[in-house]
Amino acid sequence: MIDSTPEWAALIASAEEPPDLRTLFGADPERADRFTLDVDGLTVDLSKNLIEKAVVEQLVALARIADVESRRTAMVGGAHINSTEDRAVLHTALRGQPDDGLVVDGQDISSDVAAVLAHMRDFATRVRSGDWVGHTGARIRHVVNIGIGGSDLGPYMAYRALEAFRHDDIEVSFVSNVDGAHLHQALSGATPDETLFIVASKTFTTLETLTNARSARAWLVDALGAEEAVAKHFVALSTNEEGVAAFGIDTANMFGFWDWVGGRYSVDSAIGLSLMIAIGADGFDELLAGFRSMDDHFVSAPLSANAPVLLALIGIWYRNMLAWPTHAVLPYCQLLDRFPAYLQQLDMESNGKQVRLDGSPVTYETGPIVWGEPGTNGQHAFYQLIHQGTTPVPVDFIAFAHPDFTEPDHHDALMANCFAQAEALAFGKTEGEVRSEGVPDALVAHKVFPGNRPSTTIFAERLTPFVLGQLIALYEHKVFVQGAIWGVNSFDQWGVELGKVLATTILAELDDPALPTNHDSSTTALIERYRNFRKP
Ligand code: G6Q
Repeated sequence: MIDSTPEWAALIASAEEPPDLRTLFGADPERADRFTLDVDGLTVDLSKNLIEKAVVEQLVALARIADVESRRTAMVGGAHINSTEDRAVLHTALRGQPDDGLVVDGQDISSDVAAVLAHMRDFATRVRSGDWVGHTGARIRHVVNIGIGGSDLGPYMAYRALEAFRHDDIEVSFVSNVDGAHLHQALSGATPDETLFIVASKTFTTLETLTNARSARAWLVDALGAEEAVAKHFVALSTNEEGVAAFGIDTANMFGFWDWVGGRYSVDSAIGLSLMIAIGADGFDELLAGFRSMDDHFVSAPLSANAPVLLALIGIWYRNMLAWPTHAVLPYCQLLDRFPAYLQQLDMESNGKQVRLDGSPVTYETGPIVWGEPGTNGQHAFYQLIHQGTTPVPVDFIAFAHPDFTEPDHHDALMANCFAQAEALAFGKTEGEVRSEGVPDALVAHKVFPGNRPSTTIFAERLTPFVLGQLIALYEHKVFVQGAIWGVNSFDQWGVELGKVLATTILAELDDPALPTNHDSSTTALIERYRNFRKP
């Protein structure tokens, strides 16, 4: 077990007196350079983390003893590292090259990936050019992606992030929630003969997605007055050909993927079709190239100079040795407003686990609570706690030098705030400094900033498809490394099952005239109250 190794113990001992940023920066004028990495133009400044050479060495030793490198080799080589589902984990193959010749379980998956990408490219190009028309001959101007979780969060986040690269005349909406308000919002004002629905569901059994898809189909058929209209207005992204056919979607218009693509790792698979329609096939290629750039770095850079590995190790240091439970992601970029939510799923669904691969309970903390909002908004809200709350919150700041939609003075203000926050967190304000400002005695304690609060700044010239691909892969691999060290399966999600099963039971009971007898008193009372409220 990782927590009974000498490497773990050494880190616990180091955490008794964590490094102090004021001292470290004071002692080493080269610190920023020493702890900044560049991956094909993506800068990762780790210098404001509570690390120094010895701690990094201890962390790298921990990664070695946890066998991170061989697990990484196993993942990219197609071993079934998702052991509870007996599956390979090959999102890296989605951005591989057609001539990689990766054969897994007897299947040439490099060719499979290339074939689906070619199908997507052809379809997306036809929709963008107006060559693909709807039932009445009208071109498509509105695309609605219906999916949830991994079949929604990635394309939705990326669609928002890449606003500057979108097609001018095609709008994409995303419907995920089974709350009818969501579909209503997407369809209000929509023109049926110009609307294309993409039903995105790996399993094609997800209650929310199928419920929304059925309502969308009814809306379309009702408006266009013909069942055949479905063929021109519905396509599917799925691994379940039978389910797609049963829904009434022509399987020629189904874009496939494979069981070795986890939902939360699927934005660069067929699940990205809505995004490809928005940013074009070439834009999507650039996104894939960005993923590949980070993949190449991840598999080839030494652990001590490997951006995802170091982010992961520093996260372990905070979570397990310093016992800090949360991690904030604060993009100074409005277009990344859904990036924290995307990372929440990526990280918390992957590493929110209580047992190891062999089923034995972990004896240490695993995945942190991930949260965040774009800056500067958060500064006027929750940053108070980050600066002066009782538990430090490690932060990732994400920023870009060139804005896409703003006047230069806006952007300078945005960036100044980003840099200032990282500086304030790191160095704080001492009692002496507060007093020297003439602050009255009664207020001094209130105005002290403890400092020594860690942050990483991830910085690039511009938020392009390439950079977005790099960013996503950076976090994918970070999560992988942490899962490898904790010895958990980062690729299953059994914790979401129980609620789904209970919901199916309760759904059937809501209409049953008899009151159910199989629940606790609270659940039964809620069901009864609901029925009473719903009585005509
Ligand atoms: C992701 C999860 C989950 C999944 C959704 C949608 O890793 O498995 O978020 O993506 O439940 O599932 P379907 O794509 O099968 O509808």
